[in-house]
Amino acid sequence: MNASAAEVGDRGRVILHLDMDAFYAAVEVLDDPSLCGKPVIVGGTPSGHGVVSTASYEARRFGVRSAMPAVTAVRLCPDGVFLSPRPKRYAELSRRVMAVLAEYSSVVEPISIDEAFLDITGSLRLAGAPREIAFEIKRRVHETTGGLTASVGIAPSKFVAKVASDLCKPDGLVVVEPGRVREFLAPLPIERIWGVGPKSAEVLHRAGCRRIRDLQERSEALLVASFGEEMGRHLHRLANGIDNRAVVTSGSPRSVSSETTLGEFVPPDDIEAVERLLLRLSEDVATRLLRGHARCRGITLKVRDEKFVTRTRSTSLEEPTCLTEEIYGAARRLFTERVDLGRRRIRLLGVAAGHLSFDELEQLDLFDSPDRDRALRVATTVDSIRARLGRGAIVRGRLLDGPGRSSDKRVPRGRT
Ligand code: TTP
Ligand code: MG
Repeated sequence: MNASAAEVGDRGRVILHLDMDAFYAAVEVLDDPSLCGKPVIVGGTPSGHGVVSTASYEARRFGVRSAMPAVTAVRLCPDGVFLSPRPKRYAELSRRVMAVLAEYSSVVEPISIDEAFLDITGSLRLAGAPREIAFEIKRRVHETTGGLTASVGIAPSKFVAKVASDLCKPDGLVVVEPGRVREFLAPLPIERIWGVGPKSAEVLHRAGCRRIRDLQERSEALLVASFGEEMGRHLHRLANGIDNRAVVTSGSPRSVSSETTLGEFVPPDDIEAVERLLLRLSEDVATRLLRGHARCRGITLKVRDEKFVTRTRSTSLEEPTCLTEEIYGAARRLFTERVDLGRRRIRLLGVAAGHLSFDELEQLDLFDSPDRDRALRVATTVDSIRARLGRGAIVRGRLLDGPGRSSDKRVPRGRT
């Protein structure tokens, strides 16, 4: 995919990322103004015990950083004011900040105590242009906390919004227009890309990639050839600002499941009946994932026998999915390979999808193979027909016998 298509692919989403500046240290200064302008270090002791939680920007000038052993911080900044953390107070102010954010969008995803994403696409007409909203949020955060500053980034995607908020800390405000995403990213060091830690950075540097521009200039195929399938695709996407992850609210489910209690117990060797049930349950789960714009990486099978003993078995998928066939395949494998019922008949079967991610599925090119791509298009079409005409409008051949109806034909276990 080329870059302009990537930017069009964002389809006008406006994502805001907010991150409080030197949060714990700023709270300490807020509550004790005599600390203003001093190198404040929260966490760790002046005698060098413990680890630094964070440091004020004054202390950072000496090289003090989060997660640094206090002994190092003392060496770098002997005049630092070391303070013990006060988690309750930080939590209280965090709640106030999050409450302000909730006034500007119903789609808020807190990432940590001092950081959140907002999807403000729907708020624009009501609350003003992106820059005005950002400005207003910063002002309100400052006001409700009694004086704390935050940095805000606005962009068409989560990745770029986060990079933007980080760029002009503290008290920053950076808006990246949809048409300028690549240009914005180009001069930044590759370390800005999520997942590029010191090790990957070293590999990239050796390949001559220091700036994001160096990645933009290489094709996806070349990046895949140089850094492997997963990393290559990841670098290509993010370097070009392609990141379709949605802002996920706390109301978004952690898992989606479907289960059925059987009026008539099913013998464990009636594989065909089990398969039919699993297929129906998987289809149910897949439909809900599809409608929720979610994909899952984990599948859990639940089997309760006639003596009320319940077994759950889980597995991970290689690729996140919302496709019936893939969910069914995993559930079926779990049943045949990991469940031993002895002679006990089945009274309940359930399929659950976990480890959900919430991508925008219309962005079909995120799917890795043409087959999956096609399968997703089919699933989407089937789902929309069902939504209009009812569930019975399209029924899989295998389900026509009636869900879960036992058949005379016994198939040996383990058949694929
Ligand atoms: P951050 O937002 O990462 O850092 P910060 O707010 O202190 O500074 P910045 O201006 O760069 O955003 O983390 C928020 C708080 O979480 C931080 O104030 C303290 C705490 N924290 C830890 O306790 N340990 C850590 O390793 C990190 C990174 C943060
Ligand atoms: Mg912060």
